[in-house]
Amino acid sequence: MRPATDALIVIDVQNDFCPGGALAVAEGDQIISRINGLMDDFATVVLTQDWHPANHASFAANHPGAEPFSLTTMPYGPQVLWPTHCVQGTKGAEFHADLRTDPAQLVVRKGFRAGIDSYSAFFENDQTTPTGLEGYLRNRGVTAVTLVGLATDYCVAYSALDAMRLGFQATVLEGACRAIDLNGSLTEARDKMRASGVALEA
Ligand code: VGL
Ligand code: ZN
Repeated sequence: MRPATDALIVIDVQNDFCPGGALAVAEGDQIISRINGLMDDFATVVLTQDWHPANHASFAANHPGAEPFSLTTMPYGPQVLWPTHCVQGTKGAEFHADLRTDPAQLVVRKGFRAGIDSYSAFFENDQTTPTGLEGYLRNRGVTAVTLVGLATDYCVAYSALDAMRLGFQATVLEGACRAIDLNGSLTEARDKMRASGVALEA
């Protein structure tokens, strides 16, 4: 068992990010058994769930003429336009059936506002609107977070970088993550994480 000051944050292990899903991450389902095992080591386990309304601004389908995986500019900065994914209440938004959910004390849903995306478990993509996770973890006495899940280069990396920015120690277990890797995004994310002090472990 890890010390009570350590939390496990499981990012977006949902059907749409697994093989067969709308925004499938290669081998996204292959991390699940390891994540399930890790849950027994942590007194605090948090799951995040990408949870978009159908009219979400991050969906290419809501931008006439735009291709999925193209880039647009939002008031808060650049934004990749994704295939429609993790729509609230759909099968794609559900956790993968093999993921243990019973050990989790908290599920953080994010990206539920139509006009703004949220990669990070801590802040929306404007980097200022909080999800509430910071307060939850501090109230529970957590000082260090271990991050696993999908996708390494988006939601996991953004969460790890925000954790460091907020003063938590952050470790990413890369073997328990898989990446989208769009136009070099994985290398960029790893460089940023390393530079900010995130511990990248296997
Ligand atoms: C994610 C793209 C869009 C993720 C979520 O979980 O990494 N990526 N929405
Ligand atoms: Zn999303």
